[in-house]
Amino acid sequence: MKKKICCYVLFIVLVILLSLSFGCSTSYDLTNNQWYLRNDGQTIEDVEGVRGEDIGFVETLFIEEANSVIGIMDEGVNFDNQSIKTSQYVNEAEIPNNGIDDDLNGYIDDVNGWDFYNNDNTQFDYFFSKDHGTVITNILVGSNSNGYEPLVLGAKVLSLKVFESEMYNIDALIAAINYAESMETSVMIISFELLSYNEELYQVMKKSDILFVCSSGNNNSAEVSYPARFKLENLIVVGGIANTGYPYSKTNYGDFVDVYAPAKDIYSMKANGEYDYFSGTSFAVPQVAALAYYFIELYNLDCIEAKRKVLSTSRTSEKIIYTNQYVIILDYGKKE
Ligand SMILES: [Ca+2]
Ligand SMILES: [Ca+2]
Repeated sequence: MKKKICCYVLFIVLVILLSLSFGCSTSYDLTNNQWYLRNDGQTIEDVEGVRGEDIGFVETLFIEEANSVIGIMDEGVNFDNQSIKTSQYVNEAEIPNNGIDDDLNGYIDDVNGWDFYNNDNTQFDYFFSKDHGTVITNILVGSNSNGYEPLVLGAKVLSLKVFESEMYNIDALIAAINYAESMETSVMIISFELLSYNEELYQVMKKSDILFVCSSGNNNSAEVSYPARFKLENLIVVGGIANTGYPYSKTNYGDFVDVYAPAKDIYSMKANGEYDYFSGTSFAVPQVAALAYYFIELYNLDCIEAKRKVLSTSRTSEKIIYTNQYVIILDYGKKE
């Protein structure tokens, strides 16, 4: 489902790239539910899969000692959940809850990220935050005793809350990017869609050393919004496929999409700890972000080199053609 809110003076329309499909949350074979990792042709939400239409996942990427951080600009992440807790970024230079800005960065008690929307250190708020950020983070780093497999372990995830109830302001987005840079962020997850161009945001992203990984959007359209439409060397735009290898029915498509990854019925955890299937190009983004982060950590690549490596190790689809070209699908199988 797509949500839009009308403009006010400071607040601009935001579309959260989230579509929920309820039901089937009682299955316990979690690995089998994670078709995006390994598609053996299993049926997911009444759709029979096609073997091999996945990301070629072999095993969880492991980073022994992370030098950089994955940022997630979203509506907050519930790190109280044990399955993702150990991946939460900790700002060691800040003493918690003493009311003092110990590291003199302008943010008081910013131990675990920041809420740039409300300008406080509560990056997840049970009342205002929804599932979106937690679902994405769990796909990235979540694991549990039932066999749920994370994409990457050893990553540090920094939550940057930039919107609430589908409202945002540009100043918060820009402050979050600047903050993320100061915290050694190498990869940024952007799973939202802004409906208007903003020059200042464009310039801040262009000057950044961060690799931004952004969802293409869920309008089944070649008309896209921002930041996906920004033409930037340090931006990867991600479209979506289903477990058949054909496009996810709502994915935006076209020349601006760099790579496709599974986006339909992605199994993950909500903020309250329950599991379900989620659809939307939002959920393809962490799959690309994890591999890019791994390359950066392993080979000490910069953002442009990492983008090039993600794209060069992807596979060509024989099922999807846009503008007379086969698209490419994310592939972990060629990561070495
Ligand atoms: Ca501080
Ligand atoms: Ca403090």
